[in-house]
Order: sequence, then structure tokens, then C-alpha cells
Amino acid sequence: MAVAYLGLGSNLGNRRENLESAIRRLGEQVEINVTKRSSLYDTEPYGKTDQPDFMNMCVEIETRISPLDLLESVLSIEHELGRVRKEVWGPRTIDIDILLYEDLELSLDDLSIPHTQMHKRAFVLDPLSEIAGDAVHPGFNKTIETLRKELEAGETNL
Ligand code: X6L
Ligand code: MG
Ligand code: MG
Repeated sequence: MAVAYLGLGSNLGNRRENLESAIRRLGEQVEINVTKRSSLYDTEPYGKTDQPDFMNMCVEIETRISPLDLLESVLSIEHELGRVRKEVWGPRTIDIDILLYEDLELSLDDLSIPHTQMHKRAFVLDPLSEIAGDAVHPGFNKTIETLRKELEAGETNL
């Protein structure tokens, strides 16, 4: 079984319910077990700031499916939960990002693992540190907790 970490975010509708529904649906997929979940973080919008506050969290999953099949699965759950892509970085009922998948480094048109921006975003590193503080980011060879502390201190990775 592969261990992977996903980042979830919602800033439209009932954010908590959207996150809970996403986690339930993930666990209902064949060959995906949700094994850990972080607490919920109420976060200010980053990047495109004129949109509602987000609720963010991370989960650990164990899975037999490949990264690309996992991507297909999370995109279909986003669609089922009413995600409509109107504008880039716009508000969404649910966003599910694949952050880490084992120690894999992968760069395809539609999927990069580790997630290319995860080390720059407190709304990812704060919840991820709770459940995977000792996991190593294969691109930086640093733990998630180290990356979190460096971001907090304003030390730049790439
Ligand atoms: C310059 C320009 C610097 C754009 C950064 C950052 C763009 C983050 C997009 C950026 C830039 C993003 C969430 C969010 C978004 C979320 C919170 C994104 C995609 N998703 N803010 N902003 N939580 N708090 O899940 O991450 S849009
Ligand atoms: Mg995202
Ligand atoms: Mg996404």
C-alpha cells in the first residue's frame, strides 16, 4: 500500500460539510482508506484575496491506486460536490490537492507531485504538520515540520 497526503479546502457553502463529504467519499472509493485527518483551519484567502475565507485541512490515505488514477478520483469527487471552475483561483465548494505520494517526484502536464507550491503555503503546511510532521519532502529533503518552521520564519525554499 502507498501512503499519500491530500490537502483539502473549501470557501463556498457549508465549508465544514463540504470537507466532511469529501473525506467520506474518498473513503468510499475502492482501494482508498483514510487513515489520518488534521484539524480544521480557518484561513484567509491567499493568492486571489477578494474571496471568502477558506477552511483547510489535510488527510493521510493508504491506497493501491496510481497517482493518475488518484487524480481522476479526486477530480470526480470535486465534480460531485459541485465544484465549478469559472475563474482560476476562484472560490470553490471543494478543492482536493495531492500533496505527497510516497517519496515520488513526478511532473506531468496535469499533475505534479509533490504539489509545486505546498512549501509556500501555511494553509497546507500547518495542517500537514499535524499528521505528517516527520514525512520528508523528496524535492527539498526536509521534513514537513522543517518546511513549516522555515516558512513561518520567512526563510525561502526556492
Ligand atoms: C502570487 C500570485 C503569489 C498568486 C501567490 C497563491 C495563487 C495561492 C494561487 C499566488 C497564489 C494560490 C486556497 C487559498 C487558493 C486555499 C487559502 C492557491 C489557489 N486556495 N487560500 N487560495 N486556502 N487560505 O485552499 O492556492 S487559490
Ligand atoms: Mg489548492
Ligand atoms: Mg486543486
